[in-house]
Amino acid sequence: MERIYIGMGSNLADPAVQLRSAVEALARLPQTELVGVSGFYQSDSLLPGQPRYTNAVAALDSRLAPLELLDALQAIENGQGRQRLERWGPRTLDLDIVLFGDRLIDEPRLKVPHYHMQERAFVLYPLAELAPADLRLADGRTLAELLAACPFVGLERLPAA
Ligand code: A4P
Ligand code: MG
Repeated sequence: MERIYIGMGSNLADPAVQLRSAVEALARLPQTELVGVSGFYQSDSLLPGQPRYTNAVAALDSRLAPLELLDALQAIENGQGRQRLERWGPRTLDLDIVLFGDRLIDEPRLKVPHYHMQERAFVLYPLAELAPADLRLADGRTLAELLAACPFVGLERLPAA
């Protein structure tokens, strides 16, 4: 079993509903246990001209191999109507593997830790609700250090539904 953190994002078709369906789908994954879900956070899109995003992080314990998990996540995205019309386009659901145990993965289809997670408040603050502050990335930095370098700016934590 490895502890895995999944970043979830949506900016189309009622994002909070999309994230709640995604959580239900994660809980049904084989060889996997859903350990926790952060609160939901809203923020502006990194790209101008797109609707605001709702983001959250889920923690899983799983025996799936990394690429098996990626396939399963993409099936969930597709099942929720994800259309890949343009890279970085608006989406009903984006599921990213943020961390997979303490693994460093560098394969064509999968880079872990997820690139740019270090600078993204909408990843780090929900992650911090689930992961210990002394969680260490492969590059040696702790989650606490990443948070200290990434101000809580432009994020709005939504009240629990
Ligand atoms: N891939 C590589 N590594 C991973 C990983 N760790 N987890 C590959 C998941 N997938 C990974 O992803 C493209 C390919 O990345 C996949 O086929 C997989 O093999 P995608 O989800 O199809 O495309 P994308 O979402 O357009 O690209 P990407 O890189 O996931 O986009 P980002 O960086 O997630 O940016 N603003 C706010 N506020 N909140 C957001 O969530 N998200 C984006 C999208 C822009 N602005 C945002 C947000
Ligand atoms: Mg993605």
